[in-house]
Amino acid sequence: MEKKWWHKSVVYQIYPRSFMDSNQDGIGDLNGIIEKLDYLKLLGIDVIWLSPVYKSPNDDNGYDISDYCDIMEEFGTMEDMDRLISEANDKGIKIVMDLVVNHTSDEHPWFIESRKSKDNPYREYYVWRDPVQNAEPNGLQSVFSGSAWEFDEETGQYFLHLFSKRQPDLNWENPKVHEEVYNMMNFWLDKGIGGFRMDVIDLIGKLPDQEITGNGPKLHQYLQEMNAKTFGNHDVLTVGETWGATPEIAKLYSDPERNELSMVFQFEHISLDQQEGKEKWDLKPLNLLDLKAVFNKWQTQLDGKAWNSLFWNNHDLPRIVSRWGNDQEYRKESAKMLATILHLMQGTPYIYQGEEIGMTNVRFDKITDYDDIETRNMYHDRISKGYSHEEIMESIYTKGRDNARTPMQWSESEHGGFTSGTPWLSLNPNFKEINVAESIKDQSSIFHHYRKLIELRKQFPVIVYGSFDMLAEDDENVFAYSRELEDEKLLIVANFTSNKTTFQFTEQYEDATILLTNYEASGVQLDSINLRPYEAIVYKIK
Ligand code: TEU
Ligand code: CA
Repeated sequence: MEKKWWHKSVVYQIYPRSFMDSNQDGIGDLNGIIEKLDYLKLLGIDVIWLSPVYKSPNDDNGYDISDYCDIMEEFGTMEDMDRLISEANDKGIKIVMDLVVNHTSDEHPWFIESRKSKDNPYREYYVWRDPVQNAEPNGLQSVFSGSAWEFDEETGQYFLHLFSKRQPDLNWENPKVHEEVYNMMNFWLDKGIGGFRMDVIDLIGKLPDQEITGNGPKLHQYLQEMNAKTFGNHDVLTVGETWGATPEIAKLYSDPERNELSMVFQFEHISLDQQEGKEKWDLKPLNLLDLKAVFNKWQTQLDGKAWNSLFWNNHDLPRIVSRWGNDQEYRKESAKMLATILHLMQGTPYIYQGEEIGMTNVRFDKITDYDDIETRNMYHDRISKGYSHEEIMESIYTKGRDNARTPMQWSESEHGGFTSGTPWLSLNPNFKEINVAESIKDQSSIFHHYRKLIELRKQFPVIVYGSFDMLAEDDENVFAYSRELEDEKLLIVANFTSNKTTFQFTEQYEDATILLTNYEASGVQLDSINLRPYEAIVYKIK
């Protein structure tokens, strides 16, 4: 496979509202990000994926856009944005923009026009249907609870919204929509951005009348056209958010010969702790064997054919250390273990803000303490269906999106140094112990472990391009694999549990050195090793 700069890059996702507030209004902003570029440089990342900063009424925190070519007032101005791009570029950091084109805000001028009358020139920019027997056209459901159809009195038709009713779906069957989107993408590409993260891109080929949403028949045709008309002649990174991707589907998107995207986010590993066929709120414990099988499949099936993205976290997901690590006694050990096994696989790693210091999930008492529309809608939906308050809160503590959205914990000072105003969402009260200032000082912190993982990736091509072999597939406690490229070989062995365990080497090695561990190193043993809780060891085989 032809080598690309993004093969060896590490991406850092910023959720601007919660990152850094520069003007004390309690809301993170672009100048706040500029202030922290040196911090990101110290961590060693190459790319920032910026969650939406466009003009938006914030029904879904910026994923509801009312002007793609303007900046949300709370975040700053277009001059601030241009400065962020150029100051980041000067430091060797590229800015990847979030591209949200499955839907717009209901305050987008296209929608304001569209809903005016059936013969408005913008009518066909959105998906409008007549009622069927005085009710919704069909049973399509919104991801944020309830029907995906909203009745509009004005013209007596329903419009489609796969997310909130303030996020009407664009009609990709209309070629004009394509042209508008491509012009907008070129506007941003001309500013020198490093690429796009494409929000729910697998939905744009939908066939609403057949209740087909993901992976519609024209999806790949649209992406090839988008590639040709926009980013195809720029050397950028593109990553699609594709909840329904299998390795076969991922190859359609990211096989370089097909000229679609650099890579996709797949969510198979992320869905392993929910009950089959149910919603993410319907909890089930993770089985390590399932997790290993999923990674093994993705690592081996995409090798040489397509490119993986590697992530535990984003702004929609709970904090990984709380989810599959241990955010109490073994917070540091388990956060480092999780980072180690993820970052040394093949693919481009993504770090979500705060992950690098081991930020944890949060537990607020009342539903009104939560901001997230998905969480609030689900709460009211489930209350009306007879679930108990306690049961629903447990799901929110485990899976709610605000776990990832509490403000970044910079220091032990008031509001974690995020703002001296009133933060838009309360901080996790543990900011006094868990914060950036402390993490930088402490050489054994999770932060420095992430920094070293990034350094290793720059140092050893085997981490970028090596083949992947899962070891001890049936071991219920240990996550172990090897990577090999020409004469370089790495072995990664990790205890995924809070108990001690042992690992038997299956191959005989003459000699090895330890490149990284999350405990005080205890001599190299190459037959059988005792692993402490969440211990992770990276060997370089000689
Ligand atoms: O997420 C897509 C999506 O399907 C999520 O809403 C997901 O189902 C849920 O959050 C699981 O935790 C993208 C964005 O990442 C998300 O923030 C937006 O709310 C959504 O699209 C709509 O734009
Ligand atoms: Ca601010």
